[in-house]
Amino acid sequence: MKSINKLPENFQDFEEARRDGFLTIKELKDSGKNIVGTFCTYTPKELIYAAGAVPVSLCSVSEETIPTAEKHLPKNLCPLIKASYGYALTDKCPYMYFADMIVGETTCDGKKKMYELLGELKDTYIMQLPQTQDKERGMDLWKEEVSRFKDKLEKKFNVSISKEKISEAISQINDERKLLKEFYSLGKLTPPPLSGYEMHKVLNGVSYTFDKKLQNEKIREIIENLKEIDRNKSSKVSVRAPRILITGCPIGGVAEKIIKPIEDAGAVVVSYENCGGAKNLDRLVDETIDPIQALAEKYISIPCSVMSPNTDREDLLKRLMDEYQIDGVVEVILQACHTYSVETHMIKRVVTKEKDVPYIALETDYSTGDTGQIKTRIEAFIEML
Ligand code: BJ8
Repeated sequence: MKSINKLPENFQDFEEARRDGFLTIKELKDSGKNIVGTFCTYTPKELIYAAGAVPVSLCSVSEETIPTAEKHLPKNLCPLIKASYGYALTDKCPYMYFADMIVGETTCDGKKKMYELLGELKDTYIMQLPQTQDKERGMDLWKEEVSRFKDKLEKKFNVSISKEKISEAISQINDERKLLKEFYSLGKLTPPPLSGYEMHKVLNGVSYTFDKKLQNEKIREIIENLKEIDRNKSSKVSVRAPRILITGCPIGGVAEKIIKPIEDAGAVVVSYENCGGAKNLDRLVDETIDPIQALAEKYISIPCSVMSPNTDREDLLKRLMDEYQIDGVVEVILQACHTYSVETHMIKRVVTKEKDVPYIALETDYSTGDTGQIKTRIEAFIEML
């Protein structure tokens, strides 16, 4: 594959989107917009839009703030949690700085306990997320929580959120999801017209792109360009490149350490099952039913390892493996993430026994200390595919 370090021209808007968004968020704040910081895929961001506010993903992917966080938090905690809290302590995340409030959910133990400390620094609202997707046992609580979050936003921003406003936001975000799905589904092609590194940059960058109309236009343009590459058979990816699916924890903080060595070794990442990819975007919100019910159904169905059981993750994984003709699965575990770590046993069984596909689990953190070791393990894995 040609160098993945230089992105095609129309991808560059998304490459440094997090950094480029710093100025935009200040402008939005100065213009009177309310800002709501989010951490997790479970946040029903449609309600934030319906309140006339702007949702923004808070910084959590750098090791820079971890030493400060470790003054309050244990060292053997997930780097994503430590980095998030470290940003709040050091005031180094402009998104957090400008946020009027933060919303978190009771997902894993580390996150929900960190939110209690975060609440001492910022107005932090916690949604009580049930840990079961069982309709009878979890849905009533979650629907109530979605409704309570709406009430909180109304009170906080002194606005009224009508059903019509929620439906409008649902439709708008569904349109964005459909387009992003169309984009990442190009990974099904052989060879795919883009590298996994490029796909990641775009999927990651949209979290920090605030003009969604412009974002949709740019994604459409990228899709058309990629389709042309496919028609012209001019993809830089080799038709023989082993096709990799990445699953597990969010990879924003370790993308360079994982994706690059995979693609430098001659393989190509064609599918992301984790948050930022299919886990978040695969399912739309039902536009034909009551909007609160529809939001509750969509978000509780996210197959994260904090759910018990989490069999929907296995179903999604198997479907993606078929649709994207996967040759190898790479599971990424952030250090001290117990829920994903325990699930590796089930995931490995599904991948290797049920689907007869090679699998590797890589446990890592945000430091560069294990970069060489991860690279060596990835190279050995790709070599055997
Ligand atoms: S929906 S994956 S964004 S919880 S990696 S902090 S689980 S110890 S980030 Fe996540 Fe929402 Fe689930 Fe997605 Fe805890 Fe694990 Fe750390 Fe995690």
